[in-house]
Amino acid sequence: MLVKPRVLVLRKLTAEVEERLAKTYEAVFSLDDKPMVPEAIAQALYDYEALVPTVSDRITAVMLKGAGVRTRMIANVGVGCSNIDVAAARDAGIAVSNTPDVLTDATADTALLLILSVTRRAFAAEKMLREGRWGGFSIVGGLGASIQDKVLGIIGMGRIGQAVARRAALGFGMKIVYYNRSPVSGLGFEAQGLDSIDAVMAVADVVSVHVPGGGGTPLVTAAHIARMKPSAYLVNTARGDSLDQTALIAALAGKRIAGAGFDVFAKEPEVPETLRKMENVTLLPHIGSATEEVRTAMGHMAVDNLDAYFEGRALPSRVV
Ligand code: 8YV
Repeated sequence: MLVKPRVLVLRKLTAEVEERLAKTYEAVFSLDDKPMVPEAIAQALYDYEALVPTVSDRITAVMLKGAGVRTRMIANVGVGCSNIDVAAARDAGIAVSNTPDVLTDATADTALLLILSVTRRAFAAEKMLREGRWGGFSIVGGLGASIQDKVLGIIGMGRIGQAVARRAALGFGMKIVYYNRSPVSGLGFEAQGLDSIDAVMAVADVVSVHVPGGGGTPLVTAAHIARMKPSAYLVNTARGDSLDQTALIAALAGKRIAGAGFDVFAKEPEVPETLRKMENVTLLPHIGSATEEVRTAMGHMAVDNLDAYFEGRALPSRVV
């Protein structure tokens, strides 16, 4: 490339990835790792050939439709693109790429972390200990629920849903049921596909959500949540708006389900106070893919896409 394209990196990336970006591009990096205000993102679309956003950076249709937008390529650091109006990007002729596969295992690990944490009541137990309230070992104290032989219901059997199911089936002896829009084959472990989300909700001891958000209406609705057994748990590592968060909190408050694990929230970083006060929930600050290795791999994948775009090659992971 004779002239280095101007690239704005909206949040801090790992050092290795920032160094690579700085070599090829006239790259401007986030100094404070804080989300940019919408006005600044809108302005950046006029000033930079490419943007490298994350889930925290909303790029809307109004921003993308502006006359004189200079950005031709958006390399999202994340597999989910609910932060970007991809239809508007398509209309505006702007390429969008994402970072699939490299984060599948880490995110599936986080789902298992939540499943184990909520079923074994880890937060309540640790809280008691840290507050100096542990009176000593008890046979009947701190009892959770075993997951061995229990039914795990996967909503959305894509890459991450399958990785969670594989771990649960082969590593933890769970029985798997799932709902997926299209048929799934070649799983390599036993799993029963059911024909509706309702059917999965009604039989699952643990529900794990792996459907996208960003569509306006959550795919897992209040009516679906109402089908869950009172002894059941739900964990969400997809998007906060993949499910009806208000309905889920109401179900927890009304003791209509046993507990829940959240890695994502409807309006991050807002976490409703009612939820923060509950002991039968585990709350993580969107760390599904947060390992040094994976965040570096995600960054490299975003740069691979940028390189391909500016060298006129096919993008390794094109969304639009
Ligand atoms: C990312 C995620 O770390 O990739 C995704 O869709 O949810 C996370 O694992 C986050 O989106 C960063 O943008």
